[in-house]
Amino acid sequence: MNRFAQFPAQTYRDAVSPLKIVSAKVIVTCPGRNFVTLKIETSQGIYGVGDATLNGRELAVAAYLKEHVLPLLIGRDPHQIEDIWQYLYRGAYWRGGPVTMSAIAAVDMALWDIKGKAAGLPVYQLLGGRCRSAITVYGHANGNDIEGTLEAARQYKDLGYKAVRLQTGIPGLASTYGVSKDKFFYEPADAGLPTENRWSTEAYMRTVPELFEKARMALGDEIHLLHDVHHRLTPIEAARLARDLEPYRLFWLEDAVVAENQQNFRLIRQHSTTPLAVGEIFSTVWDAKQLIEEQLIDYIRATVVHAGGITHLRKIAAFADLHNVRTGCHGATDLSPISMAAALNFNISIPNFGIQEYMRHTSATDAVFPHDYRFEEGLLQVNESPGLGVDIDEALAAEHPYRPAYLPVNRLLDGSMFNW
Ligand code: GCO
Ligand code: MG
Repeated sequence: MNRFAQFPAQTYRDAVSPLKIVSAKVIVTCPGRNFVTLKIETSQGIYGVGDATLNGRELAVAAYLKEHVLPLLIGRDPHQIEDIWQYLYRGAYWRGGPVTMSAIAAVDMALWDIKGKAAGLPVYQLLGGRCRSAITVYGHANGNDIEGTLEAARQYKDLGYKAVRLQTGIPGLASTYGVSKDKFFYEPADAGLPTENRWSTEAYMRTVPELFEKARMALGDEIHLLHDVHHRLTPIEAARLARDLEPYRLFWLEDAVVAENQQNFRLIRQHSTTPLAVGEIFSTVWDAKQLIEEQLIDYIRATVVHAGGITHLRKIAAFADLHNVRTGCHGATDLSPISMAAALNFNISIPNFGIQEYMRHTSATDAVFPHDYRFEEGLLQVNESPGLGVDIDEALAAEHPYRPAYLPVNRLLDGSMFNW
């Protein structure tokens, strides 16, 4: 007799775990900006939450989840995280992409949250436990001019930050990436239809080295300094900027070029020792395979919500670790506190953690998403509560209905469409 015959799949699952997914819902809320949240409920009253926010395309992920994913979850054992991940990834046939991977990520986060609550442990304990005492973060200092940026940076230093990203307004350009209206809460998705920025690479390239020269003089050598080019240079321009910035010892230069063509990074590497970071828009390990394998970057910025959840991000990190690449998860305010909680549980448990981006959420956002992580002296302390240590206040969320909001677009001075 076939000895497996006595274990038909369903019976086997029932024997191992009595826990079942009984319902799941998508919550869209806008406490100042839009967030998409998945909540999965189980037969034993335990529930889990996951972030599914994709800035400017929120409702596409919400519909993907509602129409195509939630019906597949009901009745499943929420403990089978890897199998459910594989089911959603392989089972769609159309693999990858930000909409699909954000939807899968939300399911994955919610399932890890459930597993942690069921075990009575914070998720990081299930991922192997602590590799460090807390998570070093970088904040965002920006100003309309260099002096304004340095003033903001001094404030971050006073708050205890050990690392700060510097972005400044560019003389001759009315607005640019990274410079906010409200200095503490940078929110680029600020209009019901995209606003238009103008861009001059020449003006930018003149300004940035001066910013960092003055920053080193004003802030000293101890603090880590970072900068985000936001995909705006060609490889040879990026190589020149990276070389010009070498004397100021950046922690990283981010998104110096577009990364669809991973070879772009070779040229920068050939000319400079400034460390390079990329990957906030990556959806899977395949987007970074060559970058990591050829050691063309130093930090991979893929994050929990846009790269398939904790389950896939761990694989990216493990692959990166083999090639001396460390992590630097995206952590802008368009990722909800659920993503931050998941990123912290991930960060604390991996050997090759580098740094975590931390843009503070507004108090309205924090009220909708109560959480147990906390900022102390430039570090984030991870939750000790079971699961991810984060929740959604559904009644409060309902008071903030969805509002269309888009990121700006960018044109060159002659009107040509460019990268934002
Ligand atoms: C960063 C990012 C963000 C993105 C934003 C897009 O480094 O934090 O570049 O500012 O532009 O997350 O939604
Ligand atoms: Mg960035």
